[in-house]
Amino acid sequence: MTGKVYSASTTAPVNIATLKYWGKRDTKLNLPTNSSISVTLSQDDLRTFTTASASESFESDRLWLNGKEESVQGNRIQACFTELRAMRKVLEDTNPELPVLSRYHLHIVSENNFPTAAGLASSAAGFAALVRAIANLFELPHSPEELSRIARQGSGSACRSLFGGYVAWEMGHEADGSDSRAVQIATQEMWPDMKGAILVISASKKETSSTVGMQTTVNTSSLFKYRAEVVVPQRFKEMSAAILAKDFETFGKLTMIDSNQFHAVCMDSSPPIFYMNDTSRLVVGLIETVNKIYGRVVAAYTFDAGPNAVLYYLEKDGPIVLGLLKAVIPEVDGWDKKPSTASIAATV
Ligand code: 2P0
Repeated sequence: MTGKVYSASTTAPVNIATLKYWGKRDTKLNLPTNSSISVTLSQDDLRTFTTASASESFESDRLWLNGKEESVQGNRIQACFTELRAMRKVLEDTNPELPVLSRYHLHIVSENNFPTAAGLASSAAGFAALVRAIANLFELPHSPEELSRIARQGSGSACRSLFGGYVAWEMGHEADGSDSRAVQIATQEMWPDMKGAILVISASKKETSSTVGMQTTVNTSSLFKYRAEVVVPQRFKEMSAAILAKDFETFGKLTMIDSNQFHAVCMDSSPPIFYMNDTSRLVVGLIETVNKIYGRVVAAYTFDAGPNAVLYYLEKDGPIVLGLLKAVIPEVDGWDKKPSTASIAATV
């Protein structure tokens, strides 16, 4: 059978949480146990590029990630397809002249320009790009907030990659997830002198996936309950206010203590989960020392579900931060120079 192929492409950036999402109250809908905040990185550095196509001639839904075909049978990707097709169907029902893309199979081709599943938020950029590409293909008029509810079902953190700048994922309280979505706190332009750097300490795949790791924590850590119920609600307000006030000192301190608490609840899980390694801890020590010497927060570190460090700093302090890292880090054992050189400076 032949048929016209309809296509749309898009890119989606990586986001790195400064207030971490860790734990689900509903594993099917990806509803979190706490709200979170992230910074979206520049697409010049880390991003997913995705093309979605639909045609009457396609015989099944298919997905290629970095040139390799992957299954589309997972519940998460199926949830995204189902929701987006239902939205398209509403458009087709009211505009009979539209091609019936909601009934065609989809082919998705996705490429990351960075290592996948190495704790660099590949699933966040991946599902955000998938949802956006299909939404573009289907010419959906929905807002990024509405699309974020769909991306969330693909991967929780993906909902935050629908926006640039500073983004909150509000956990919501409804059982159906209708109020668990991302909103923008501030644009990138609002805080132009904020910079980020990613230190690729290892590009290997992580040993414990985030999905498995966070439910181990939910089921076994006593510290986790205190974090989710007492610490994060207050910290969410403080960090949002610090971003809006461009208060780097407060933003940086909150970012570092939240990263440390996230890794503490991982270690408080049974069996314990370790994402940071000796090089990660060396970076922590280095930044803590620099901040102490200068008597202020020169740079803030944060680590996700992997050993790689993300640093935030103000542009004026770039020479201190990057100079120090370049001087010290390349000599450390375990530094993986292969994937994308020692450090990628990512403009936030
Ligand atoms: C975050 N992480 O807020 C936290 C911090 C990792 C550490 O979101 O199961 O890939 O797909 O919802 O989003 C990684 O978890 O997990 C993550 P799923 P996801 O960015």
